[in-house]
Amino acid sequence: MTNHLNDIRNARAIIMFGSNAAEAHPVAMQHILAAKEKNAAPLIVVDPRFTRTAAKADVYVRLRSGTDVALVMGLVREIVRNGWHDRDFIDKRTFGFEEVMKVADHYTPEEVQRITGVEPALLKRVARLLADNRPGTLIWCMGGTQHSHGNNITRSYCILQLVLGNMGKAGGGANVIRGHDNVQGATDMCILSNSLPGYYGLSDGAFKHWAQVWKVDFEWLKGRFDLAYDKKQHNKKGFTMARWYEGVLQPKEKIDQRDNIRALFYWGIAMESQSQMHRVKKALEKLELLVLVDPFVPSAAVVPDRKNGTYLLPASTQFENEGSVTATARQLQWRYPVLEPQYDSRPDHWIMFELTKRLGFGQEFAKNIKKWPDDCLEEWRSGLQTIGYTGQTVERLKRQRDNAHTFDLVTLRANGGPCDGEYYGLPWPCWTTDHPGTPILYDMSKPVMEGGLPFRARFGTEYKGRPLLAAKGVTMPGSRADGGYPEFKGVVKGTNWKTDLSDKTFRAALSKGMAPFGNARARMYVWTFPDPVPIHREPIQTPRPDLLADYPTYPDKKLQYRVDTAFASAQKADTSKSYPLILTTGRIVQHMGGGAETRANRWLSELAPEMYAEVNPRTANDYGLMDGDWIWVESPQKGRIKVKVKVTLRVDPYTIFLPYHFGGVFEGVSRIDRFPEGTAPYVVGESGNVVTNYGYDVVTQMQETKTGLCQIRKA
Ligand SMILES: Nc1nc2c(c(=O)[nH]1)N[C@H]1C(S)=C(S)[C@@H](COP(=O)(O)OP(=O)(O)OC[C@H]3O[C@@H](n4cnc5c(=O)[nH]c(N)nc54)[C@H](O)[C@@H]3O)O[C@H]1N2
Ligand SMILES: Nc1nc2c(c(=O)[nH]1)N[C@H]1C(S)=C(S)[C@@H](COP(=O)(O)OP(=O)(O)OC[C@H]3O[C@@H](n4cnc5c(=O)[nH]c(N)nc54)[C@H](O)[C@@H]3O)O[C@H]1N2
Ligand SMILES: [Mo]
Repeated sequence: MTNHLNDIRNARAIIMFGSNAAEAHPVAMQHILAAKEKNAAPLIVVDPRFTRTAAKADVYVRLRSGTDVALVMGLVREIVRNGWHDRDFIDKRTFGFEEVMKVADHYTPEEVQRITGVEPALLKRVARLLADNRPGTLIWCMGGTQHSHGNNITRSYCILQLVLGNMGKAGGGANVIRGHDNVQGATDMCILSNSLPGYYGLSDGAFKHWAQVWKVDFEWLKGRFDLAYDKKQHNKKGFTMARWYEGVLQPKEKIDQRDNIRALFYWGIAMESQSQMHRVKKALEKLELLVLVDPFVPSAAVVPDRKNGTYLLPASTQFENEGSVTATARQLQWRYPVLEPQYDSRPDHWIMFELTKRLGFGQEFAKNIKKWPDDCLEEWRSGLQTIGYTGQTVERLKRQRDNAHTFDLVTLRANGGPCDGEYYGLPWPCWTTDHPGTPILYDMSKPVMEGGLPFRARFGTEYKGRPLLAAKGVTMPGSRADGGYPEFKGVVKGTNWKTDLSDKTFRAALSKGMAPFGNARARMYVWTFPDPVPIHREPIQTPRPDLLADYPTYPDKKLQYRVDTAFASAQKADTSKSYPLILTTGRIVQHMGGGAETRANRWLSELAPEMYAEVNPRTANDYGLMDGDWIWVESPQKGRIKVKVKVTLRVDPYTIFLPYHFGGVFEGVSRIDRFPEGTAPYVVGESGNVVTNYGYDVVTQMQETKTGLCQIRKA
């Protein structure tokens, strides 16, 4: 999020893409409803389903799943044609407007309608509302990301906000509201296969930086990788969460490592969360060793047919743990334990440390840790310069937690008291131990020492002779620079602002009222991405083969994250005739993720006890189905589930919606009797992800779980 949840209260308009906050983020929804009521901010909800969030909208836009880019580019075109764009902001603080308009001009209202199904009059109405009510916030969530061109979709949202001049302002911003309580923290630590912590990448320079922080030898660190297979193995991306199982199922010549994956830790992961789960099940069966670290017994323990080699390690829950967690708005919060770890359970860090010690390298990595968990945060913040995760000391976080009542609800700022002037959660960047945090990114109305910030100068000073730094006059109060400037060089010899482990470079910049990472233009034209300006591309499994000539997917990719990824070749196998319905998936308020926690809760199970498929009345009538009937849903990849029909107008006649929170039943057969005694959840059900389709984002490999195809028939 560039802004924060509470700041939504400042919005004059709210547009939500693929976010059902009423169910998935009920607290965020409170702020949204407050803005709607207090500011008379129009609420626009763009979603293929008429959700509980859509029910609160002033304007509901139903579009075909997977077509957001066309709609958004159509909005950009409409806004610019009417002269409603923020010319000054675009001229001085952005890069690539001409290229954007070359693309946007293609998305006429008629073309938008052809792709998305949205009527021209509705498109125009939304454009007008956004133009007339500024600043407006743009919120998105999984409906915008779980697509094979999800990277295009989310970038188009940001372009819309830049064109409207809504960035860097209270009440504006490009705001993705994220998932689990610490998902932002997990991303910042880069629990990913393509980067080291703090988004440093996988270069030798990145490894050297962290070797210095961890006080370990660089060569030793490199030596943890299979350098005999490839001496650059440490610089290569690993498998992703979405496709790890290909490392088990593909022949070994087809993957970019010495051998197949033979052992797996599912550490707080639900098999129900992975698309094509019938293939995941096969891989889980083929593994020699499977270790499940979880407070509950997950389905992975009972659904795959395994005889030996499965271990359950009982992890304690968040209530039994202490440490810092980072929320969606880059805010850190100290979490005190509510109780001691119960029964035989142990905190995740304890399990991890004991394991690494036994594997022979734990002690080496834990040199700096004398006191858990305090020293862990202290170590992290000594190396996380890139995002300014550096000023958040344990002491400051605990003080904030203990004085949470002294902070303002809307600005997040403490008004007097021991945290006077700080923002709650010391949102990063929080450059130094006396910096208050940055609640709104790129807000140039404030001095840098009060949370002000320009856009980051990450890609040099110019591109093909055109300036990348902000124009003259783009400055913040108290800054010594009148206009753009590049990243700061390190004050300590041989360093730059990202690798200087002292705070000297930061202080040098802050003392001049400037940002360590420079003052640049936001790139709307991103030459490093497959599509420099977002364009529409049909989903891999498209219901509209007639659009493929104009909007094909990407060419196939070789060895992306160690395994080939099919795009064009997968799309060519047109499955839309036999699988005529669009399949989309998502959440309901009563359950969480794969449902291990919530289906083990009696009351939530009572509220939502059954797996089901949402079917439009017209479709139900065409297929001869009544509410409560059993159907088989089948995917082009031959996954199939037996579920009950819920007849509802939430979906259109072409779409089937499935929640993905159920598990423990596979192809119509319950496996509840396989749970160890006393550990079975209250309710089980078929997993929606057995029928989600093949398809992955071209950059991130996010699974295409929001747009696929399926067929249904009466069971
Ligand atoms: N109760 C509950 N709350 C949760 C979770 C949970 O499991 N249960 N999970 C948490 C996590 S991890 C996350 S990431 C968030 C997710 O929160 P959300 O993303 O809000 O939840 P979803 O239901 O997955 O998807 C949101 C909407 O996207 C729509 N959609 C599908 N395809 C498209 C499309 O192409 N375009 C557009 N514009 N919309 C589309 C769907 O119809 C759906 O209504 O929720 C978090 N909160
Ligand atoms: N079809 C479809 N699939 C999806 C999505 C979708 O919208 N549609 N959404 C995707 C998204 S956004 C996400 S984030 C994933 C979520 O997928 P997962 O993260 O895999 O699912 P969860 O059920 O949220 O959590 C997994 C496990 O963590 C355990 N757990 C809880 N607390 C702790 C703890 O403190 N320690 C340990 N070790 N374990 C713990 C829970 O008991 C649970 O078994 O699903 C993805 N899959
Ligand atoms: Mo998520």
